[in-house]
Amino acid sequence: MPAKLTNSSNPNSVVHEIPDKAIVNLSVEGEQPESAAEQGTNLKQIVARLKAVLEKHRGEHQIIILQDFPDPDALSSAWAYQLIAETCNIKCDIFYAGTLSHQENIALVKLTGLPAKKVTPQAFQTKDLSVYQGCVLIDSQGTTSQLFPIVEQAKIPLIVVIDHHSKQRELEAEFIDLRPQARATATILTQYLQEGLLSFNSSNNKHIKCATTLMHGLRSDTSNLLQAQEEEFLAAAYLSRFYDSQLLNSVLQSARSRRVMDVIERALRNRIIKNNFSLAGVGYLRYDDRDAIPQAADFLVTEEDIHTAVVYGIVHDEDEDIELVIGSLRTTKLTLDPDEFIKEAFGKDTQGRFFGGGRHMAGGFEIPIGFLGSFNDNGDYARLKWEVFDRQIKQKLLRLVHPEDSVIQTD
Ligand SMILES: [Mn+2]
Repeated sequence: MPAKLTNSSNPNSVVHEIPDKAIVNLSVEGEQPESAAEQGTNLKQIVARLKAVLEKHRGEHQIIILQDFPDPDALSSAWAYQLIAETCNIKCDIFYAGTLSHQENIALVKLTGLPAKKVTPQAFQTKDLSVYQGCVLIDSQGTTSQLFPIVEQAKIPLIVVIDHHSKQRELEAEFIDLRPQARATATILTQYLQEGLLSFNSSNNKHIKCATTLMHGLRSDTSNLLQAQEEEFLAAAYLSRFYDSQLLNSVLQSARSRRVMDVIERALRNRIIKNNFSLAGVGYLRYDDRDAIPQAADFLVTEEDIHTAVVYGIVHDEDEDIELVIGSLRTTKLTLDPDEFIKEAFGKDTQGRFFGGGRHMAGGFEIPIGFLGSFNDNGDYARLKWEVFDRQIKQKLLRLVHPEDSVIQTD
């Protein structure tokens, strides 16, 4: 039965006709985890609602927008959604801005033929988006994509959001499955498969490859299943019937580039340690090496007595000629919420958007450096600029890490 829902926190929000309880928001903070039985019935309802939404849009053309630097969880989940949507004759194109910079992601896409397309925001601006009747966000809420604002501007309705990050913004879509307690979006998509939205078939090559990418997505968002919960193991067990272990092995064999190693080395050399936090600025990075930052954070957090690592640097985007401070947080401290930590450390931009956020045990941030960015090859200027940002970021982080130290001496 259709019900009118309004978004009470946003008085300007449009009233949508959406199916009763189409919004499946399981992210209520402080809520006790449900029992397995409750989860089972809940899942059946979620899947039934998604099925109804897909049926409603039968035969349409949708655009799936991923975060700018899609990881295996995002890539595999988008592919699974595309295959599920195909059963309702919905054609999906998967797009991302930015690059695949992690060696494993490049290998993943190449070896499986994963159908995600890279597009620059400029090229995307000139693209005819009117062919799409709907937009889908997977493993993000649009806050980490340069493409999503363009889709919003083109007034393409947001149909589906499936994500496991904490809530980043008010969203209106016909179907929202937001589960911060899930360790990976791949878990959620695999559950949809298990509930019958699409039956994988081990003689279908595409299914085998998609199952392999989902397995990789699950593993990479859970530190090789170390942080996995029952749901992830159940999802992995299901995928194990279809996935190609050799193919996954070839993806995991891909070696780090020398430039990534150099960034890790800089992170090691520059790190400062305070209260079991390890903080490291790595200076300037090429856009294509951006993924070295989370890899360096992954590495720093393995040091003895360190529970949290933050690594950041200035990344120059040559296509757009803009510079951004980009950072990653990794933590093994169960009581530290990366989403909260990053939002509190860096706050919001002038449009009220947070500079970053996170999920279980990991987070990230992006701060455009605006007027100070680009067009300067002068070494002194570049050094000075780095020092200012480095100091400002440390200051913001130390305020939380070591509150007594928050006053930085400037002389
Ligand atoms: Mn994810």
